[in-house]
Amino acid sequence: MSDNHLLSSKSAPHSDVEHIKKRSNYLRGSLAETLENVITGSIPEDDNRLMKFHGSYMQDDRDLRNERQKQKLEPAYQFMLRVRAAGGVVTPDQWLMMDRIAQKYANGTIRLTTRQSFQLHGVIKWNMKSTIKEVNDAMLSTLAACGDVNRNVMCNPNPYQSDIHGEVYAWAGRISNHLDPRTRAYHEIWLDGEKVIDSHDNDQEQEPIYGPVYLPRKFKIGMAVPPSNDVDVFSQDLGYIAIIEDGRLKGFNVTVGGGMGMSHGDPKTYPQVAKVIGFCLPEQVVDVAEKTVTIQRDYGDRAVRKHARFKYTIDDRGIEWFINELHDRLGWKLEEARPYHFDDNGDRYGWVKGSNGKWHFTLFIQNGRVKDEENFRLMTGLREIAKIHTGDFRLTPNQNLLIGNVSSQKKKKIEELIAEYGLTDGAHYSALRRNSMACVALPTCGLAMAESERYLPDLMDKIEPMLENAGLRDEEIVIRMTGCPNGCARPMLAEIAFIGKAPGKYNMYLGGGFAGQRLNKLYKENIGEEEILESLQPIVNQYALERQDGEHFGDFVIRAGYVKEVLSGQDFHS
Ligand code: SRM
Ligand code: SF4
Repeated sequence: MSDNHLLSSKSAPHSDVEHIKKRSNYLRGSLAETLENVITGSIPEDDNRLMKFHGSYMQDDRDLRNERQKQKLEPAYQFMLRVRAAGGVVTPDQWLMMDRIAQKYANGTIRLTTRQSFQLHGVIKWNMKSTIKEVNDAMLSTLAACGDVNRNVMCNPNPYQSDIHGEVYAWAGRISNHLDPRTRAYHEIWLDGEKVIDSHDNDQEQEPIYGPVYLPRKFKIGMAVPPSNDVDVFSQDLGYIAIIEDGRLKGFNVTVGGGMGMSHGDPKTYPQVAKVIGFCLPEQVVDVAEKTVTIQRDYGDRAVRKHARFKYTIDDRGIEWFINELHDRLGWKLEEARPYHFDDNGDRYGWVKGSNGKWHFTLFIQNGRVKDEENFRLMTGLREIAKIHTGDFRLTPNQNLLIGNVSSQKKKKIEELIAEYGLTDGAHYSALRRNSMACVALPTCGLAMAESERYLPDLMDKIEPMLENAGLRDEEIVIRMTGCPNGCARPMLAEIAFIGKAPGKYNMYLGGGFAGQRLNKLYKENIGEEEILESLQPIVNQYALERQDGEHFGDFVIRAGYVKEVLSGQDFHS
């Protein structure tokens, strides 16, 4: 490991989390004992911090919080479990397993996330071990789904769309495997693996890339295949843009320093779009990822967690500094970045025939929630499809689901099931809804300031007639909502965004780029539904009348003077 390790933070005392990680003996802490404690359904804060690396967060049902407090009961503690699959790919058997454990151990729903993972909510402490074991028995994992490590590597969900998609997907898998934590703690705690008594003996062997204190903060990687920017490559700490010339994958442009999270009223925190720094060959992507991660490991801020993301390391030290450091560690230089073009950052719905002759159907799943409702049995429908499907399922970066690799023989039967259960490609919705995302927020997210997933569909019901009247029903506009400024649905890149401020109140942002290339800007602060609709109405009408040929909503609001164009995250608040 480099002598520079933890160099950045020598001057300031490290945050509590750094000490917890250091003491944890490679993420063990006292988790094994804590899980055995039958007195409480909760776990101590130190173990909760470590639990994240194992793919889980302790939460409590916020809908029940006040009532339980009145009854002098401890909060209704429960756990969220995130299940990782690089590029979001699972087999029908794995889908059926997720369905089964959602019913058996969680709240009977599955959540498809904005990073192509699964989430289960409502697992109680006593069931955590069985749940994680069953996930692993099905060859999926929760390790490193959360925590200060590299997270799920995102990639276009359809490797069969073309040979190039397949190649890029394979590289995403290699990067993901290379950056997986190596600690045996996960196996010991959850899978009854053999115990390693003192792992401090050999740091290199334990965690050759991360070392004993892992990264200063979470780290995210995404790979885009133009013209689709579905992975929102500019929101990633490290991104790769496939460069296709003469129908072949030549390599990747490398992007660094994107990120969404910020805090309301704290200009030292801001969302940032990544910068394109050069080009590398396909076989160099793993090396670039490893060296970039080690630079963040050595220079990221370990004192102030709010300032610990890679985007701040780069903005504080300068992009030239980073490029030099990267070249030094690589021992070779990136080439000059090559031209590329993105059309959009949405999903492509409906049937597509792939290069392998098989069929792929992308379903619209509103805000990624898979559940059964009285008149819409989505979860049952998908279960029935999984029972006969011989291809795979693929989670998309926009919280949707692709039924992949359907043979011509099976297509008819799957179409019948899609029709029988009313599953949809979203064609009967407005293009705005088809381009919408909302984060989980209430009742499970402990950081939510306002509703998101449970509210956006209602708000959409009210915005859609406005669009219909203006003749904009089929106009593709990207809208996103989150319950707080952490940015889990990447709202700062949307053309219209609502970010929770307080119950029923949102900050409204306008002017993101349609292809996810530009941040938006605050338009109205702390407004409720009435004011949201009143604010949108004149803009929508003016857009309908005055937009230029092919002009996207986000570009129009800037040209019409509603908001200023944001060129860098450092200007986001100004
Ligand atoms: Fe996120 C924290 C949900 C994608 C930025 N995120 C959380 C937690 C775990 C809340 C907490 O810390 O207690 C949320 C759990 C809610 C719940 O009840 O399930 C949560 N994040 C999600 C998911 C499930 C949202 C969704 O609706 O799909 C996404 C899971 C992704 C995955 O499968 O790995 C999710 N989170 C994101 C993204 C989007 C992305 O990665 O493409 C971002 C913005 C990009 C970025 O990281 O810059 C994001 N989440 C955050 C942050 C702010 C980080 C920061 O830089 O400040 C937090 C809070 C934190 O880390 O302290 C956070
Ligand atoms: Fe929770 Fe905020 Fe993320 Fe929404 S954006 S899931 S409210 S942390």
